[in-house]
Amino acid sequence: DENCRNKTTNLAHSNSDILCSCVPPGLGGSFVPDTTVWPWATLADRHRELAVGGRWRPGACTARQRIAIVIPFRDRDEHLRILLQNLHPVLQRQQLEYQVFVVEQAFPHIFNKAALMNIGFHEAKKSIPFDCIVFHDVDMLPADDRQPYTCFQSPVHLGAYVDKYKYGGLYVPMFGGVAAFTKQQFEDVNGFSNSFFGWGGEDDDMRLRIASARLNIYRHPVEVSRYRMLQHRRDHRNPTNPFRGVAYRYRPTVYARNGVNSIKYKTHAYEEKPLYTWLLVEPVSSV
Ligand code: UDH
Repeated sequence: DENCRNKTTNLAHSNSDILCSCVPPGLGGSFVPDTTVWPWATLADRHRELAVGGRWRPGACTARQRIAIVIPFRDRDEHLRILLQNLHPVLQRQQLEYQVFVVEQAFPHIFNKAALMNIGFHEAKKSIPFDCIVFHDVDMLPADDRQPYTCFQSPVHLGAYVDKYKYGGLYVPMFGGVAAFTKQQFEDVNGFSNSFFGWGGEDDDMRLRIASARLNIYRHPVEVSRYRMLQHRRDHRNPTNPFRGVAYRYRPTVYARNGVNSIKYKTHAYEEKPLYTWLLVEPVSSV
């Protein structure tokens, strides 16, 4: 709460000179995410409050932070529908100004989630002057309004507590699922490594990058920090990365040259859809 009060946003583009409350009036508590799979047309119809590209801002006050939500994605259409129908209402009840980006990796290469998140950072900067960027797995459903999708003095691990792991266990000290960085924090750690192909490792590497930049990781209390994880089968072209443990051998000299400052990619498609901004991309360098 104190963090919220200290934080003011640039009012130059505001639609009102009243700053939104630190405790938004429409905020609920915990809820059971809706996992119905609706057709896209139905979702678009239900979310007419959104501006094209999955953009929204509160009408009666100025949001305290502008947020870019980046979802690394491939071949999980049903999960995306389920996530968005739950996520948009949470962000709106929190009175945030935001835009949702879905960064999809083109086939046939092995999935590189970390590279997609670095690409999302560059692409989001072109569309919204964000204060905070949230990287969001498509299968993580928020289950409590009270965990803010905003940034703090340290990077925030929002996705630490997951129903699948009974809101505890091994997942907590990791850095996967959902995480928030200010622009500065993300640049200070030089984003994610571009060298993790397949499942695993990139989040451990990020923990080391954060420590190396002398930043802490902040987690909200488990009472409000809750996610429901959707079940899925092993994805096509995302095998467990046999080199994922290599993270522990990395050195700060590597962080400085392999990350958001070195990612190269091609953009095959860009489209502002009703619920999100879609990018189809291909990372073209592994360093
Ligand atoms: N993702 C996709 N498509 C893919 C793979 C991953 O969209 O083909 C994205 C998606 O946002 C997903 C995220 O990357 O939520 C993370 O991938 P994941 O869901 O496979 O990772 P998670 O940690 O995996 O959820 C848990 C089970 C993986 C098998 C365990 C291997 N030992």
